[in-house]
Amino acid sequence: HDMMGIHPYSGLEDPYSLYPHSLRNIELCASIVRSHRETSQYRVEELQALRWKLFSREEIQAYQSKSVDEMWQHCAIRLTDAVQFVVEFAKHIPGFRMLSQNDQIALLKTSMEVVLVRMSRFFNTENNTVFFDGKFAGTEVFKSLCGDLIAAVFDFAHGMCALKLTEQQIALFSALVLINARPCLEDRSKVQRVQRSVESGLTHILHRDNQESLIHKLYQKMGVLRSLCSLHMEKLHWFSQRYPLTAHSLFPPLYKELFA
Ligand code: CLR
Repeated sequence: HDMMGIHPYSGLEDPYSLYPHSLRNIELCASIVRSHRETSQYRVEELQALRWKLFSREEIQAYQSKSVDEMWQHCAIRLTDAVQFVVEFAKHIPGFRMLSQNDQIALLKTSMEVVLVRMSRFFNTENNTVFFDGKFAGTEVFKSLCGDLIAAVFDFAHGMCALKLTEQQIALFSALVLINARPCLEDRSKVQRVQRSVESGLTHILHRDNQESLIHKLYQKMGVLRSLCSLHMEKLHWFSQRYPLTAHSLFPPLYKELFA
């Protein structure tokens, strides 16, 4: 929305120059936090209350006896559901919808990284399980898939949980992960402007929470996220060559569009 109309200094030559920077920043944080809340599927308290729901031995065995392509397809569907919520989240990041269609899609290719950030909310560090298909699942549930990727993803979730981020911090960090400018963009400087505003939003939140030292740790996590996502792409490439039919006709179109 247009803030100029309601702004106390309107009528001056350059209203924005007097519009308090911190106020714009606060508004940006508020919309990102709201968007995160509305697209995060479960509230933290709800997930907390579901912690006792674990898969039984029989249920785990049923997952383990699935073939690689069956299990992969199943996970691809779950991941795509999660990605759809990230797309909704992205649309409400101030400035995102002003970018070209191609740049929006280019940025959404990192939605897997946001899914992994969000995974930490669905993760129980006490028993290393993640909320999947309605119950909490350990790595053994994903045994038929490539073990190194799963182990790395669980490790990452564990490390994210250790930072004990608030919902607001997760919201701003997710937005930054998504907007973090990539090389192949049409309008790089426009994306960078959005990126800088999200960055100052995150800085503002961390400053307010007296946790400025987190910023370094979060940038480190962004590096890990990148390597995890290229590992995912690599595995997907391997999978599509080995099981072309499943990958071609049974994977959700959005999954193929963003990651294949
Ligand atoms: C992440 C947070 C989302 C809800 C959600 C849905 C699907 C979950 C995902 C979370 C975490 C990671 C997950 C995924 C389904 C499969 C995937 C458990 C909780 C595991 C790691 C397997 C990935 C294997 C593919 C690369 C084939 O809001």
